[in-house]
Amino acid sequence: MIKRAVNDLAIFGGEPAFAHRLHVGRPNIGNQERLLDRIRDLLDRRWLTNQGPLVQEFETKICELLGTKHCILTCNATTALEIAIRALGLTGEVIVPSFTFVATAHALQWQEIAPVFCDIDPQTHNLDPRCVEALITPRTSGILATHIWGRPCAINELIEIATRHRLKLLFDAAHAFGCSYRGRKIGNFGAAEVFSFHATKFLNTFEGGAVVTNDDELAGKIRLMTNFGFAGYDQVIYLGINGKMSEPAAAMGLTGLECLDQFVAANRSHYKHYQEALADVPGVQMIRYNEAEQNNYQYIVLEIDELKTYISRDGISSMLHAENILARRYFYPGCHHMEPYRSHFPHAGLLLPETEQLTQRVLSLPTGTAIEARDVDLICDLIRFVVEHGAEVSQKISTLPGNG
Ligand code: T4K
Repeated sequence: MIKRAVNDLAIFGGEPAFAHRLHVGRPNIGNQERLLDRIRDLLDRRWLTNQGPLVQEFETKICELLGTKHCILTCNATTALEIAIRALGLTGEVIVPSFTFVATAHALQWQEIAPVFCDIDPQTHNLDPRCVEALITPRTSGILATHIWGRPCAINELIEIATRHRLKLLFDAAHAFGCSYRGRKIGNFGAAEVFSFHATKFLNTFEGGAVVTNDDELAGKIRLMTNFGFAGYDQVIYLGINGKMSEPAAAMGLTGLECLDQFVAANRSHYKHYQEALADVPGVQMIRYNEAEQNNYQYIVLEIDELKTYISRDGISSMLHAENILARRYFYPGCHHMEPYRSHFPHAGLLLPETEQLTQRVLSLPTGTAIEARDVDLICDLIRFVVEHGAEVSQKISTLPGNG
């Protein structure tokens, strides 16, 4: 539904543009029949978890796809990060971005390792290696870097810093399944990399994750730790927890793997579409993917410059929500503003000027196989309309109850 006047916007009482809600993070679901066949088989086999045949097959296929030696599937990426952190022997302080999902920091803090928040490069939204170097202290044991939006961080620079300072380097690759860095698949860098297969991710297993590594010894440790430390019947040789992936989850993952090309094609087509439709909207910039690399295009992220739009990111977000477009402010407000970090490091923001600014500007939009080209058209029309009437919309929003 095209809006002709500001009063037509749903936020001011007009009809919402969409009758149903359009979510960010709507799951990509592969061939349902293939999935149901696999589920029927696993029920017939009565083998539901504990390194069953589907988990083994999924691990093998991931290694083949990424060119990595080892893949250990887990129940989610947060647990995978915790296990990898412990297996690597990280202690004391670990340098992490604040501009990431809070699980990256929590995986450290949960084990009483202090996350030291580091600023980002505003161009890439990833850790700025120059800032990393400045934060290294005698207590620093590692760097945990996120490939945010699936765009690889400055991997070579981080390897160089980690090597020079004898630090362990672990990547939170939750967003980066299927992406590449200088032609090589993410999964092959640092000591290990961790993927998330949460429902909202490019490839999902309902809930799930994986640690991938080319280090035999580390892989052995991680595998033990994921299964209570069991090396065989009645034989526990290590401290471990239950981090295992179940067979139904692996069934979903294997089914998704067969449809990866279809997922990328849908994401890429929406990405191109958004890019074209928003190209000349003043103050609205979309993040770009490097077309020379492999990308999963799973995130459509805008940066809103309110000096040019005359309406804040939050104003645009409220307007979209009223129209049933549930845009998200990922990763606002930054981990350093969340508990327990806010209490532990009340002044962290002073060292994170780029993070502070970016968290005020970002807005993630719906994409993926759950939406269609005409949805993208309508979302873009609305954003364009609101920006064209930015000052007026802003002024009217401020008069709504609760905004005074
Ligand atoms: N590192 C990074 C960089 C991460 O981004 C994440 C997870 C992790 C580590 C940890 O991975 P896991 O341990 O989760 O494997 C969501 C996800 O729960 C979280 O996995 C993800 N990052 C994060 C970016 O997004 P919330 O708090 O935003 O979830 P929620 O419930 O608000 O849902 C997000 C959107 O997805 C909503 O618009 C609704 C939609 N949705 C969600 C689910 C679960 C659906 O349409 N269908 C669904 O089934 O965290």
